[in-house]
Amino acid sequence: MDVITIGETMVVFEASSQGPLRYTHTFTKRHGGAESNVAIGIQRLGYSSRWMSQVGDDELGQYLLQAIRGEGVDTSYVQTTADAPTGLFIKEFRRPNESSVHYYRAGSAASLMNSEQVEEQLFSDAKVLHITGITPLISPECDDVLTTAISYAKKLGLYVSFDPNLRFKIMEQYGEERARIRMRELAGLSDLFLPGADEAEWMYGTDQDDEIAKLAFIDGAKRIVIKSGASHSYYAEQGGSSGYVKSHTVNQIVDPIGAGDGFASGVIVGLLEGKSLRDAVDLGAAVGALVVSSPGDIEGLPTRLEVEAFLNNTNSDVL
Ligand code: KDG
Repeated sequence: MDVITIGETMVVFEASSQGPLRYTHTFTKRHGGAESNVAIGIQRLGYSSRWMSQVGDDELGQYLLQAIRGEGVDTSYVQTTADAPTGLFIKEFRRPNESSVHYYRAGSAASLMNSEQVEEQLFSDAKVLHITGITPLISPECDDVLTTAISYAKKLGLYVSFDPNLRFKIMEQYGEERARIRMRELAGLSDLFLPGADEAEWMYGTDQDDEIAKLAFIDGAKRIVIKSGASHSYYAEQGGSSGYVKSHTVNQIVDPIGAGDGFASGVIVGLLEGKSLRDAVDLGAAVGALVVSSPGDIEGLPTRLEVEAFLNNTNSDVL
């Protein structure tokens, strides 16, 4: 097993037309969850992945399991509970290609996960643990799930990758200041820290990439990649190289959600292949660019051949 991810995945009902939801009559059913998106991205690129979570004992839970298992991801550790329903969210398009999400996830099946469900066995055959900052905000029990997962990962020598994926809509109960401290703590425990530029600024109070890297390294992070969307990414490793990688351009941005997850899968695969951080970031940037060209979080995730073809035809360069 190459990569294990843990976190909530929800069913997504995506509006089929533009405008306020009250005037929307048809929806496309998809699924979305940062961690399962990464697991699928890894799988598409030719590596193995396992996703751990909890779904409700309901049709939507069965749909998630079927769909994610159908992508080749190992779902054998996903639990099912009759105590709460599978979470969902609705994607609304007020303007073309600009979506907003409405969550129906409070008290969801995944929010009831607890650390006792996180067994050592889950990690014993894996190389990388990928987590996000969404999980601690879901419930105190989910926050503990991350703590347990990280301690097994450290004990068993897994490489820990962390994307803060800040979700302000579910941060209220946790509290902003406490969330900032927790995100920095998780970044400090990671071997690979993948914040967006806005997230990094929120966490460290500066927009200077090298300052952010310095602070993250003091906290304990080993490598950092700061993503500036369609423009570029900054990368740095503790005591090693740093620099900028240009983003790849695509003709049409259809749906930007999920690009960060694609980016993470590309970087992780690059590192699994022994690429330099710079080259792994370039692979991640290509995967992220391909994701935004399709609707949905996972539909545009490329196979290895597709990403190679894209890289051979596109501008890949250092700034
Ligand atoms: O990265 C995309 C995901 O974040 C989204 O599909 C759903 O995991 C999700 C969330 O919590 O918003």
